[in-house]
Amino acid sequence: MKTNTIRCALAFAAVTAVLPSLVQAAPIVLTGTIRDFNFYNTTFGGVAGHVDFENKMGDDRGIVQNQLGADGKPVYNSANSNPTVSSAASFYQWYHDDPTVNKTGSLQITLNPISSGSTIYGYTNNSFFPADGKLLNQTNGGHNFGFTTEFHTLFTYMTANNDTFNFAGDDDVFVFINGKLALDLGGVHASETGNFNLNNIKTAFGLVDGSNYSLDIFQAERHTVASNFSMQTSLQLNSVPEPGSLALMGLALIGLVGSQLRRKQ
Ligand SMILES: [Ca+2]
Ligand SMILES: [Ca+2]
Ligand SMILES: [Ca+2]
Repeated sequence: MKTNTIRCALAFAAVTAVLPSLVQAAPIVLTGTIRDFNFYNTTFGGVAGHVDFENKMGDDRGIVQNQLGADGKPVYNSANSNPTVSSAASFYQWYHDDPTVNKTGSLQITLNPISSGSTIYGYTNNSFFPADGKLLNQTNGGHNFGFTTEFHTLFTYMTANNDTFNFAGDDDVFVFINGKLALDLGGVHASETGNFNLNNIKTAFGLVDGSNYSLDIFQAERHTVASNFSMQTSLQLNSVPEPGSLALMGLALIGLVGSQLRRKQ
């Protein structure tokens, strides 16, 4: 009887020791949309290449307007000179389904604490090729370059958290907070870095302490050689769990208790 009590206590101690780390390390999973394009002046899989992919190069800020469109997508800014974009119509196709130039699928990225116990979550992929082996799959050097991605999530603005958002990557990245452009890394370029602090933009972006807001990320991979996607944020973004992840965590705990009991017998 006494031995059984000790066994149970040991098992309980093992579970309670591992539980906080599992809870703290719960990843933030963002499910998004990917649109695959072919290179300009090519036709592959019966789909024509797009004029804005594998064509013009260079930094190109101001491609999008400061306010998201009514459909929740970036709107081309015709008032600016944008040498890497052919037209408003060509830009529209970046983030809208159009089987004449793109093929659409879904993808997930998983953000984890950047170090043990950190409240900053990050996702870094210096070989960001989520369309490899999928969709149109026109490859160059073994990778499917030429695609766009978009992610939509929510967060609660808390002034006391002094939250930050950092991005590094290529090519274009447009981040919107509360429907307004907060970060513009537009253009076809090597990996570039941008960031913002929520408290610094709260007045201009109409953020009220304790209220919920949208965070929308639009990215484009438009040139071969490299594809980098790296973001870090202290914002507790609304996560969409991977199917079955909670059930797997439960099974892992049951397995741990079982192994502890067996080990003591
Ligand atoms: Ca421009
Ligand atoms: Ca492609
Ligand atoms: Ca690139």
